[in-house]
Amino acid sequence: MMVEGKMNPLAKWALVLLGLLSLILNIVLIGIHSSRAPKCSRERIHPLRGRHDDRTLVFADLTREEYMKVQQYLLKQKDLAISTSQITKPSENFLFLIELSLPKKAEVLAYLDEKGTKPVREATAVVFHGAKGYIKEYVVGPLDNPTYHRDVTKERYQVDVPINARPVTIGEYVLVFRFFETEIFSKLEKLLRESFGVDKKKTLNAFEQMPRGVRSGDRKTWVSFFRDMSGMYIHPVGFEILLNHESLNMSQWRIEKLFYNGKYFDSVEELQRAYDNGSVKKIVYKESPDYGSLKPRSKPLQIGPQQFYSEGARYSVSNNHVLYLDWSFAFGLSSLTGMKVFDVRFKGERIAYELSVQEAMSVYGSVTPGMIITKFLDSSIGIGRFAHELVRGVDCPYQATYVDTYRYIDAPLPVRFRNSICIFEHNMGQPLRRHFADFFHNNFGGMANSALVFRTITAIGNYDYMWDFIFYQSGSVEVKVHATGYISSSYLLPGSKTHGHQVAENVLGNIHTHFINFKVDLDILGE
Ligand SMILES: *[C@@H]1O[C@H](CO)[C@@H](O)[C@H](O)[C@H]1NC(C)=O
Ligand SMILES: *[C@@H]1O[C@H](CO)[C@@H](O)[C@H](O)[C@H]1NC(C)=O
Ligand SMILES: [Cu+2]
Repeated sequence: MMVEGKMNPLAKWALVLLGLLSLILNIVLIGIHSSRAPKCSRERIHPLRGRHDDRTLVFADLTREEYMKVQQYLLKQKDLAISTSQITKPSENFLFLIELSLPKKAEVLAYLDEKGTKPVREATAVVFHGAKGYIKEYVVGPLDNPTYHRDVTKERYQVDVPINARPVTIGEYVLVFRFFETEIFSKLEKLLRESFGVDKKKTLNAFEQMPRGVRSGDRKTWVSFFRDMSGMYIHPVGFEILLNHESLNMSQWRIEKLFYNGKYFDSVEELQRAYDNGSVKKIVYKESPDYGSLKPRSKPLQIGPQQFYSEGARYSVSNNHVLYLDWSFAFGLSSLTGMKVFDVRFKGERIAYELSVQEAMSVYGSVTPGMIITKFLDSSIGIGRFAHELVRGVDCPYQATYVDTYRYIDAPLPVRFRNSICIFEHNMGQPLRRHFADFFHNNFGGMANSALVFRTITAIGNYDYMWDFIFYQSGSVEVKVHATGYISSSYLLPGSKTHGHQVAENVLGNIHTHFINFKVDLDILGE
């Protein structure tokens, strides 16, 4: 105040002008700067470190056209007398599976390392020769125009494979359900209505157990029945049957055992008599709450956190080849064994020839007959076969890259599975390394940990396995499986709590163990 009083008008104006100038300069500088600030962009700002390599197409699964060529070629072989109809009977010849037949590693390495020619592209075709009583595996090639097929069954398995070793096809399931309708549902109407509320509108769902017997050649399946509700796997009703479907002739199938409310019966008629004369304790139907529903139990508060590639993705996918920072690899998806990657390189150096899912086994314990011996070997049903669509924003981040796959298994034509593989880079939520030096030096060093995730799911029966191969900037690879979906359960009976825990009224979540097998073929400093 005192200074102002003494200031001359010229100095005052100069000060105001200076203030104005500084304001303008600030606005201009902020303007220039903010236009340079990163914006979310799908475009990549910095070039990738590596290059895509078409040679990795040797690992690629068959295209739709290639599946069709193999199918058409096999149909032309009149001596094989193959059917491709989905409802082919067990007694007929059915083209069950077509898959890539991988060339030998030595040939592939020679080709990749520019010392050899391109290996011939071939497929494996599996035919269930119901009319002849055996299963055959053929190699068919070359894929651009098939001209030969070769029986490789003996070479690959050392034995002849009998027809009863085949998995149940959709064609056989159609017959199984028809058999249940005539042999169980229409004969036990009263029991099923009074015990389980079965009527014209309401039915029971079947869930089968494995293995189908204990000796080679057996084909006897325990089938447990569940309420027809969302999450049926946790709505068991206490009714199970043993179906003998060894014969290729459905007229010779039979129900060998029935299990109702903890008691065994040798025939439908015996159960019916026991039910009517009161010698078996009846299960009395009552509605059960919809606890297995997939609907959210509450409204989300607001949208959750999201991640964005603010300077574009640091990875690239071209055909079946992925580049990511110092990494590169090729990928595929087997209908039987699941996802696989090949020629995994870090800084240009191959560190693994193959990394793949091989098997998912679950072994159960129970006092109920179905689950007493249950041991699921999922590759026998198909792990990659059930790699269904990944849901954007739920199964993988919104901005992930989604890849379609084509498969030919138990179907009349190749089938496209939209968005069944996803690839994304993600912050892993913890630094890869960090240190704060407290003693002697005061400094900090840390590295943000984002990694590339290669993912598929297997929604097989009650379970959903989420498979991840994760590529870290440190040069390490992680394989990871996350199990979700529903547990398997059985009807709660006296004594059954030694084999699990009660999870709902009359429902036991059964004790079990998961075993997961991966294959890794490391090539460190050479083969
Ligand atoms: C199937 O089995 C039934 C009953 O044993 C028999 O009558 C019928 O001839 C069989 N059919 C064939 C095709 O073998
Ligand atoms: C009821 O039926 C079962 C099955 O046929 C039989 O074993 C049992 O002896 C019968 N009991 C009575 C009390 O009739
Ligand atoms: Cu489990």
